[in-house]
Amino acid sequence: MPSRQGDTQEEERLRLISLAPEVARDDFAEDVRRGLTAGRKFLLPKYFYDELGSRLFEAICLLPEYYLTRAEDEIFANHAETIAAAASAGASRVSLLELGSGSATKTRRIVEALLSRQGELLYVPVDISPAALEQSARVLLQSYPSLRVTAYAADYAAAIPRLRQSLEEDARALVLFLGSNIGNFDPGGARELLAALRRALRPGDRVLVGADLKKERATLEAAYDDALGVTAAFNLNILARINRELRADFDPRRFRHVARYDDRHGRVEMHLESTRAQTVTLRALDLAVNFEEGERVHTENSYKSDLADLLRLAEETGYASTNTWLDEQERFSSNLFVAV
Ligand code: AVJ
Repeated sequence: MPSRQGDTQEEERLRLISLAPEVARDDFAEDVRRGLTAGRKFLLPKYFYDELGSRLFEAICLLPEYYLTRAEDEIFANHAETIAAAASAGASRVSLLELGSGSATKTRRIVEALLSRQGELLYVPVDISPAALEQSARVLLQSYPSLRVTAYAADYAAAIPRLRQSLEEDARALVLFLGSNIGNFDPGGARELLAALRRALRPGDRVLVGADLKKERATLEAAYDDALGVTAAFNLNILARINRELRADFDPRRFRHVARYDDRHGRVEMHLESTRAQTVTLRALDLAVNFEEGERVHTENSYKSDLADLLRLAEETGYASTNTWLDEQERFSSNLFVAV
């Protein structure tokens, strides 16, 4: 088979590192118990990304209302070479890391810009979804024969302290944190995350932070409540995951998707609202949960920034913000932070 040789070479350029699946399973069970027994019920957004959830998110990125992905891709289409040059300035070589890589579609533009500068590249993606991670790693290895990949299937908190061991002595690190993934963290959480990342990095290493910008309510709410109901399905899918993994009996038809912009906190909130009084049983947790009619389960915050917030965030966590790029319509920002 002519492709055999190529397959072997791709295998040799790939390392997959998984957090122990048992630990991940226990965390999910405990986080769901904590969220559904709280006074104001909640579920954590990192649990959206099972296999179907990751694919629904991919579909969201294609929706006309969800401008974030296209705006960031436009920035990279126009500025990837400049970004790669700013990231590389003063270093002989760069390795590329990414938090929440998903399908890594936008990443390709940065990979190509770096490869054309230095000929070979180490890419270290971190993603909560092992399926999305492995799939995207294999696609990249097939496209780029001089790429090596060390992939971590883990959440950020587990992966960041281990990133140090994947940094190469003689290469600067450029960490991608794209797509407004940082928006899932409240301001304190975002500071902690960037500070933890800073501790894993060395002076001169860089972080490229993609952040969605504050704008008109109608635009923001449409992005999280699209006409086709794809975001509703993405939100409701977390109930199907709980049914499957924790032997529960949620009827997703008895919940409705709600997305609202809270301009006081500068965030879009997503909720699942119970359309009637009901009791749900989670057999794996030996737990019964009552819902009132109209009661909401909070599932996600997506914080929106302005450029002053981002400058402050960099300064408070051990970086200098050296460059910002915007899309033509100024909806989205890419911010280069340099570790001081
Ligand atoms: C992947 C966290 C950036 O908040 O915009 C998309 C997830 N939620 N539609 C976002 C999401 C609903 C997305 N992030």
